[in-house]
Amino acid sequence: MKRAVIFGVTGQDGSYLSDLLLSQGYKVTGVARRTSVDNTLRIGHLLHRKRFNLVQGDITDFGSVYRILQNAKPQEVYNLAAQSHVWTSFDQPGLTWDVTGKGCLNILEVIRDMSKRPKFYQASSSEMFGDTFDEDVDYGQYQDEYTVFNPQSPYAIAKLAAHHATSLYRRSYNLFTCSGILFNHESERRGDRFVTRKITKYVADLYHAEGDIPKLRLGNIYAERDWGHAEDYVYAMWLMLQQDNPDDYVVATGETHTVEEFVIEAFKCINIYDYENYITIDENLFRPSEVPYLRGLPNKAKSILNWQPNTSFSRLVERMVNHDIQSRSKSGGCAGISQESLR
Ligand code: NDP
Ligand code: GDR
Repeated sequence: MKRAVIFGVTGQDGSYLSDLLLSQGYKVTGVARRTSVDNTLRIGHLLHRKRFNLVQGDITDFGSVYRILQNAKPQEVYNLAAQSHVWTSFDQPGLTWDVTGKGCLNILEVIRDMSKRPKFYQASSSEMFGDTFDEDVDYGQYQDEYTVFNPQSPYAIAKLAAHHATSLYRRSYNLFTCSGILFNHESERRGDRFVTRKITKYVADLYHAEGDIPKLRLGNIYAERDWGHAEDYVYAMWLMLQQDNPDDYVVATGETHTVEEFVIEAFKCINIYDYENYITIDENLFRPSEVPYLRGLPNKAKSILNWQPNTSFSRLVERMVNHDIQSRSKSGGCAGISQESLR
């Protein structure tokens, strides 16, 4: 039986990747941090599974990473753990560096010394591209494996360090290490503070509201992102580790949309077309430095991994809105209007 270790198992991608690996017959060791309240919301459905083992650990703690990997003896290791919120990385750059950058190095160092070295997947990000193009001249272009990186946040810098460490360990020590340069991917399990989920939860609140509710506060609605569904993207991670040779791949849909277009599509799901009356722009939500335009070209992943995205932009939005409307119904209506005090 194949064995895998997933760091960041309690996150959006960790939960979908666990579903996938268990369905493929793997024994999965998921690593979760110790938290004061339960952080297993997304993996509750897996906790009783025989081939799923949840262990406590933190990627900033070398000793815990060492013991987890030595005990589990996996053939595959997926590092999905990160402080993954871009605004938070401006407020907490040191923590972001330790977790998102150094954490990856800790795992690589342990693998380097293992007698049977597992294959390694690193969750790299399109944020590493940052501000790539000249706004007036280059719109319509895309980022791929050859695009120069120009990171615009402490998060992106930490991810870029981890990305380079992953390829350096491949070249220097002959490890099987891959980085997936994944563009934004969302889902019904997306964290509440990312813009897509903030919007779909608000739309669900609005759908169930009996009177007026406060407006949805948003920052830069003209930023453009290449949005896919997380279920499709974890499949690409797995495919990378099934190849004969390790490599880095861009994973994206090839389409880009503004945040405003996401808003329009989400409000359309509940037949509201005058969305302007429900949102307000809050300067506090603008980032000190922004990534204006992301559009990935996944040709390499398509041709070598035989991967393709299966969820269209409109279907993604619809799935998220429908899910949030239904879960609001189950929890008895609009109990918690989206958290307005957090960035
Ligand atoms: P999430 O924020 O949902 O999940 C992050 C995971 O990392 C959580 O399980 C979190 O635990 C865990 N974690 C945080 N700090 C530590 C730590 N010190 N030690 C161990 N675990 C820790 O992210 P996603 O699932 O969306 O993304 C997965 C990975 O892919 C991340 O590395 C992210 O940066 C990267 N990425 C994501 C993209 C996206 O669009 N979703 C695109 C490109 C890259 P807890 O639940 O306790 O907070
Ligand atoms: P991003 O995702 O920064 O691309 O990082 P996020 O959803 O946070 O922002 C996307 C764009 O929306 C704009 N925006 C807002 N963002 C948030 N969070 N809240 C708002 O109210 C808001 N209003 C406008 C942002 O300025 C930005 O332009 C995600 C994360 O999952 C990273 O971990 C991952 O690496 C990248 O995607 C690829």
